[in-house]
Amino acid sequence: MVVGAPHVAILAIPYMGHMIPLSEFAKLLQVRYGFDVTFITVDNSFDVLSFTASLPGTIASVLLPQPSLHDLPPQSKIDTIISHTMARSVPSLREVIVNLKATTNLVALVVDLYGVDAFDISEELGLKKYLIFPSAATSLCFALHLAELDRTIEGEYQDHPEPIHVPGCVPFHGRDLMDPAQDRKDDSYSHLLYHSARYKEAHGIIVNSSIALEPRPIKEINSNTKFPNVYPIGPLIKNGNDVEGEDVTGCLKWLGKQPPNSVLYVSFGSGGNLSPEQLSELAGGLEMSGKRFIWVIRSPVITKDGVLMEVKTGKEEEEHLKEFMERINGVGMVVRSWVPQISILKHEATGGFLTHCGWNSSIEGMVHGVPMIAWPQYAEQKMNSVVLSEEIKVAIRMKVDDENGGLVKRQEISKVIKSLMEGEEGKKIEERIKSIQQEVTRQLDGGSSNLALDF
Ligand code: BUP
Repeated sequence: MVVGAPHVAILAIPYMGHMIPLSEFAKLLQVRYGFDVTFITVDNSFDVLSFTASLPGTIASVLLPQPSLHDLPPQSKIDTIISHTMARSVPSLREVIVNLKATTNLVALVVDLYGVDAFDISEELGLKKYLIFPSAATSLCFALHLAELDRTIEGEYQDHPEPIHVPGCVPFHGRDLMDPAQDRKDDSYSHLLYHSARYKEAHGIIVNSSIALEPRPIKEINSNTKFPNVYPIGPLIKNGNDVEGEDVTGCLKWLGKQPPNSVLYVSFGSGGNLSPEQLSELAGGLEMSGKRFIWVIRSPVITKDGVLMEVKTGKEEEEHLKEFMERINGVGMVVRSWVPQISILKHEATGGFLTHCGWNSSIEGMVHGVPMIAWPQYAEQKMNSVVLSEEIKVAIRMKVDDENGGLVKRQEISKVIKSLMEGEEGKKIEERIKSIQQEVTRQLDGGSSNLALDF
């Protein structure tokens, strides 16, 4: 038996929204609890390489080779692709874990939400098996109850006439459930059912949330004897100092010249996939609102054979954007690359955040007390937007006109921006988010989030 500091292996899905919180968890295990940690993910893009290279030298990292996915139908949804990527990586993961077990005091394997097949390795080698859920406790609670919903609700959830009631969760319209629950005949739904059933095998589930944010789902999971214990260790976010680096885009310098609370920060996350029509309406809405803004426009990304590829924007679209940037010069900034989001959110000039409701962005907004506009796009972002606007009440939800192909017109965008930045609703949200900010900070500094991990 190898002696030494207890060692934990963490398996992350190779996407920024997962690698960021899981690497923060790795740092927490190391710094606060004295564990040695190996961070493992799949080498599916340049982002993964540069991300793992940026981890502190004290955290070992291993990149598993991208398994072949050529046999998957071209129309496979992202959840199906991720599920197969993780399942087909189990043989190479096993080699890594066997080696770690032989050379370190390996005690546990912590897997990301599509990584439960790796529990077989933990069983075989006598390791503890944990799940880390880097999204809302509400989505976790929904996933844990999914088998029961599957048995009791007929037809598509989105056609269900009533909101769906899950114990501990705010009621959801079927159309707001996570993407893989939108088509029960699609493979991605079978993968969701399979993984969420295996969550119950875990010795415990670590969730990136806190009692201050989501008391009801956390209490529901912990009081239900059929479910593993949940440890709400969050909200875990990047430390701003890690990401500030050089202000290559110049947005922090620009923010420094703006009055306090005057700027709306607009970002649709790492995927950034608005249609050209929606981009144009958003540009119009920002301009009509007359508010200052920083708008991050990322090139849309698609997955081909499991590999991420950028889609280049069209010539006409680029022309429009160029004209727009010239017109708004001084009032707003359009940024086409990765920005230091945490530094923007904590800047005193930032007074609002129009977000796609990725869970990391959502909790970053709350930790920094920035009132939000919730405009979800994909994955479980619609569920997050319901949590933000109806449960925690720190966001105004953008009204999406489904009749109109989901297009939100500039008049509506401008109206919502104004009500957040200068209206009564915005003031209420600001008061609420400041008190949430204080409470989460208290829970992180020695309160329940801090104690949650003493397992
Ligand atoms: Br874009 C961008 N800078 O320019 P989410 C994002 N981020 O630091 P995701 C930057 O990436 P889903 C940028 O602070 C957050 O930690 C941001 O994670 C950071 O969204 C992270 O918010 C993005 O969870 O979608 O990954 O786009 O998680 O819903 O699949």
